[in-house]
Amino acid sequence: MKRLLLLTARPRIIASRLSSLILLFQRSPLVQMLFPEAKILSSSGFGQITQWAVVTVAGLGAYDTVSGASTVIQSYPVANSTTIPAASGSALTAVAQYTGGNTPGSWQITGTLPPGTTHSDSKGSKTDTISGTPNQTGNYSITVKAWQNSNYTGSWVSASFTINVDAAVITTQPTSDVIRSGTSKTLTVTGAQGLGTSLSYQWYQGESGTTTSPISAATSASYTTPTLSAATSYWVKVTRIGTGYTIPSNSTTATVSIATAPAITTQPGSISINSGATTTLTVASSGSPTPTYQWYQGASGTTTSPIANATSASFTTPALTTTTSYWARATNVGGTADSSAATVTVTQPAAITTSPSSSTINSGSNATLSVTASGTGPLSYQWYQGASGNSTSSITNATSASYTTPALTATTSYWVKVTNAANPTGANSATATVTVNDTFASWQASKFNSTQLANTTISGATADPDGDGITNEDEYIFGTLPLTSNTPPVLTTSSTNGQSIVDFTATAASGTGYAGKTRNFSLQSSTTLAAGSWTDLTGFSNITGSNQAVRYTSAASGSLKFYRLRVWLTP
Ligand SMILES: [Ca+2]
Repeated sequence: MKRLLLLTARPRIIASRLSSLILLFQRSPLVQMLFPEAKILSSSGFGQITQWAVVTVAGLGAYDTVSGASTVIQSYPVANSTTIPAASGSALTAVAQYTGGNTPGSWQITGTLPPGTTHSDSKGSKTDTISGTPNQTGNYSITVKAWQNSNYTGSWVSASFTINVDAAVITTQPTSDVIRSGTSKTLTVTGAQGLGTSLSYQWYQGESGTTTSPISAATSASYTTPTLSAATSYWVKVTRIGTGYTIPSNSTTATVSIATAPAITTQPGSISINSGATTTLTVASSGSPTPTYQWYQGASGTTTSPIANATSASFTTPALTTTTSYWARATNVGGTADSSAATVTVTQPAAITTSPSSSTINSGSNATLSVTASGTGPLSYQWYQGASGNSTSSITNATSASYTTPALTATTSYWVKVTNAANPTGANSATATVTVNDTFASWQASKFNSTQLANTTISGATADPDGDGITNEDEYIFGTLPLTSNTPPVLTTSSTNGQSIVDFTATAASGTGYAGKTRNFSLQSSTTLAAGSWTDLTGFSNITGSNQAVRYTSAASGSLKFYRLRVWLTP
């Protein structure tokens, strides 16, 4: 309940308005009075003030008690409202106004201002301004207090407001883009309308905030440019329209640029690789925006064989076994450019197809060895004596696929290495062994000196220099000495219990002249000695000589029987 108390004490005469205020401020703030100021200030000399009143309202505060309406109000953006509309991201200017007759010395705000805003703390001003760009939505309750003095002392008057920071006016900015010259671009902005408000749009050419080039009739959320041949910037002002106020928001600048078509600056290079290997091809191009790439297999411009996921400036081929060509297409919104085709030539490394075969020859003969090899030509060959891989004995001028040995008198091994550009290390053949078998000549050379050898009556096959009735050739077959009279392998015969026993030693073919040779024996019998009557005894045919003793025991029989031993060398 308000209490009215009439001042009964007559105020002393005051000579100025200021002194009258001082007088009035001495009253208790609990005293609420309203009466014509003229009654007490009729002699004050401020005759022009006719509507002064003394207003002291508890809880509100007052110092300009001679004003008819001493309070703080919102004068902008919504006059006389306790709610201050704002939007996150839009500049806010709110003006609190002191409406009394005097001028406040200072302003103070209690409560929390929206982040991003400050107040001007005006000194000696009838208004105080809250400004800035709030960046956080919410309702912010504040009290604005106007003080009499500049240091927040004296009497005061205040009012409370709620700053309602709503969602941003623009939720999606128009975006820059690059287009092909002679085409247009549709720019779009998205605004947040909010409850109880509407949105309006105005598009401009130029940088954001520059309003010198508004675009006629471009007043909706989307705007389609005319066809452009040069980069042009646009922006849009979106305005949220509420009751009694508006909140404008400037979009960012959206620049529509004109693309530069691609041009190939570095062509992918042709290359040779080994079969089964990969290689990386690289292309480079100019153009704006930066071109993207697609690689193709085949001839340049033939797009029937695009390569999946080959969309970078570099492309690594799969493992190739056949020669293949590739090319790349560079693309941006301005156009395309095709690279030349790069040919990846696949070379086959040298490899052995068939190694040279081992063979057996007679001493003094030569052997011809051959290798077959695969690989991209030219192929190079080098023959070596020894075991495969041992290259210490390369053979001079033995550099073709075939090699004929010199006349050999001893078993010798050979191998060959085949190389080409794709296999510089080379492929080694298996070892081919030329086995040298001795001959009668080998035996002759070991049994006779050079003079004897030159005289066939001594060293010839049919000669019998030791006069033992055995020709040199037979001495060789029997394994006996040609210059020393001796007996050939003898058959020893005996009998027991009416049975004939035949013994002999099946000597092995060994020593010089017998390399590769086998001595063979067959024991034969005849009852007549007639030619063609000799037959091998069962179980005594083709006996391989290994120095073993052989005994034949005949069945008991009274008939006459002859035995002989057949000896021969193989091969
Ligand atoms: Ca003889």
